[in-house]
Amino acid sequence: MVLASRFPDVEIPDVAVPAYVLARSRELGDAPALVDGLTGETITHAQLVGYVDRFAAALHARGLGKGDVVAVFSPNTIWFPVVFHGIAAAGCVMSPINSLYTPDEIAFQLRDSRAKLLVTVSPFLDRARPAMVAAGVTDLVVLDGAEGADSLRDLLTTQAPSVDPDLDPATDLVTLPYSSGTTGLPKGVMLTHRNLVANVAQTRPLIDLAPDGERIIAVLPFFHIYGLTVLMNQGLQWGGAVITLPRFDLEQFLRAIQDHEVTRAFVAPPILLALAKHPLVEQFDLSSLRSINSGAAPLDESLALAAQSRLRELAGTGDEGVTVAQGYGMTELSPVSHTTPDRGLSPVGDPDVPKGSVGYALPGTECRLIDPATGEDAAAGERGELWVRGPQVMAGYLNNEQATSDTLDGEGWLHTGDVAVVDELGRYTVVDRVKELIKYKGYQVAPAELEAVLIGHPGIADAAVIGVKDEESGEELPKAFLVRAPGSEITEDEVKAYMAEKVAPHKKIRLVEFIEQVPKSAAGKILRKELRAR
Ligand code: AYL
Repeated sequence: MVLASRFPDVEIPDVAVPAYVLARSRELGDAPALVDGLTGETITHAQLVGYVDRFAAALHARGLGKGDVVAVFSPNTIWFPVVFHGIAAAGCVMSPINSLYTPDEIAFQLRDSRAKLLVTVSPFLDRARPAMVAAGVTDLVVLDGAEGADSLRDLLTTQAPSVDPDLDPATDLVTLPYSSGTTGLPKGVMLTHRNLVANVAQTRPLIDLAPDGERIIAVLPFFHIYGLTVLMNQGLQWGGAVITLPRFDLEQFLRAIQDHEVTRAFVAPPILLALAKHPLVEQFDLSSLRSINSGAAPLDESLALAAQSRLRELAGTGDEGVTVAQGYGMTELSPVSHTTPDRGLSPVGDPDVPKGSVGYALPGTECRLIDPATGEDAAAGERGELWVRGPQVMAGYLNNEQATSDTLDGEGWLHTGDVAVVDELGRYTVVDRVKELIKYKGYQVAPAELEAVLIGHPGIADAAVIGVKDEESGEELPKAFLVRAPGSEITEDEVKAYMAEKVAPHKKIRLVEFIEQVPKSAAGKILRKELRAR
């Protein structure tokens, strides 16, 4: 049974991402497009258009063109959107690298994506340089400058002619973020111009834009598709101002909301936890906030309510105050498939979406809920694996037909690996996850990737990783079950120290248990259920 969206369809403009996202920027002139949340440094909408044109021209002059992959390894700054849209306007494909990655992880992505150029910042060079050597990438841009590399200034002052590549938005890729999907190692997620344009267009009818302009706080990273689509592209397409912060620091976050009169925050559950509980929150005026949307991991219903009532009380706004709500998505969905509309924009006329719900399927988004036991559609009101079909569904995984066909079926359904229910009004709630993926503070942790690194240690004969829920923090902690190699006496501390060097902090092994044998099926598949049951 196909569950249609409750919203009318929207038109998806058949244009490239920069043309769509920056459409209003030309008229907006001196209005701020990007503001550094710490220093106040600003790029206006008019400047943004000019810089994007120059960045694209400079890439073209360097010999980069349609389909070439440019890797970007940078924290959030006001220049990140210039780099992304410059790459897109040149017809190239931006592959974003997590700021916390180790040289090994960076090298894997550079190699796998076949990146031709790396764009980074000088504080990241100690990790970027060894990764480039390992991956054989030689072309480097260091935004704030470094010896032997071009800087942003060099690129923006190019005299090269503007470029206008011949793109087909429906088939040409614009970004290649990495995701492990339902199983295995991280894979390049092929997202087209149309995917990204669609996702901003699909969300638009759910938003009641403030007449005097929206200001969006961009603390979630632009290197994740959530930050790229929802914070950067959506915020700019609205003609709003995007306030960037390089990392999450609660005090800086609260001060930026207050000083820049931020209207919209899109966050992950750990930030809502702080908003609900931390004493610092009382020291700032957050009354400009109209909505806070949480996604990327499950959010406890009572926590969402607590945050909402606390903020309303502090602002003295009552029922008309800020709303806390959830959205749901996946890198493979560009990323949003479900979200909660602003007050008054419900497709079924009801007032409130329950806080535990991720809201409605977006316009143009069809769903199915499939009973994993039978492979049939779940009965009305029953849980099932969520399948999604729509214009935001990825083109596939890069160079990986098997993983693509395992996830995306012949009829265009993306099998999410999440279990959901839908109520009679069309509101979805995510209730479980049946894929391997572990989420730590909203970031992906892929068990197969950690297992491969663990087995690379000579003292470890076999390894299996699962997530275990920590009751206190509500987080899932990556736990390794390890079989020592014959004669090895490797300890828990040694394992943790080894992993800390190899993988980014969010992927650290937080619990270790030594076992005699990893339980496996006849085909050699790790029986994670058995480990979970222990
Ligand atoms: P990825 N509740 C429960 N689980 C969630 C939720 C949610 N609200 N949102 C995401 N997940 C989990 O690729 C789920 O298991 O993208 C899903 O398959 O890093 C996985 O995270 C995808 O992880 C939004 C809302 C972006 C959500 C997103 C998701 C970005 C995370 C924008 O408005």
